[in-house]
Amino acid sequence: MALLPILTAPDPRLKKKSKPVEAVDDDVRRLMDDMLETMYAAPGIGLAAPQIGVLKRVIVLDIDREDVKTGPLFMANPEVVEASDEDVSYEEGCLSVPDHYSDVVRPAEVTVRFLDRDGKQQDMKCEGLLATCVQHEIDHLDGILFIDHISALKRNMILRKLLKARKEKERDEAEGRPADKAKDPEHAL
Ligand code: GNR
Ligand code: NI
Repeated sequence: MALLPILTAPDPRLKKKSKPVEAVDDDVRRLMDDMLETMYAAPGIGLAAPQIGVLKRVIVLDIDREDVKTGPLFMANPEVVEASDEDVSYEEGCLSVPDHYSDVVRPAEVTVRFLDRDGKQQDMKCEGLLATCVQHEIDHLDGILFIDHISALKRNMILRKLLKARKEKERDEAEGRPADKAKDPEHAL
């Protein structure tokens, strides 16, 4: 297994549409395992392949909250086949939009159809945080970030701050100052 660097916005790869996998073979399983390890180390509750620069429709999730405990979930080619009329608002964050959070409104319950780690097709009814998170991950596969669901004013403010933070980090590294270890996956946990 391997820890992979997570891309942060603005990055053109995060805006691309990912391609379906033809089958869940050993390569896809290795990708899923690397993604799960990277997600746990971040730490996060979900991760989509484009966040590590792989434009394939693969996501992993593991939610452990009072209302939902899933254990590791591996999904290839996930799609929402049914969504509730009822919406909920949840304060979302994203490993590709570090240190920023916004309320996003989405359907409260969704049924997701996907290929599991063994390549078997499954339908899973999701509610609570799992419903929010699985929709957030499927959005990544279509090049959509949670900040695309908020006002352009707020989105542009966040993108400007992310760019500024990246430039400051690059300048610090160029001048030989140590990297911020808390933000370095090698040193997380
Ligand atoms: O770790 C994550 N937490 C989270 C919280 C609320 C809504 C969505 C998420 S997903 C995020 C990890 C991530 O960026 N996945 O793409
Ligand atoms: Ni995300």
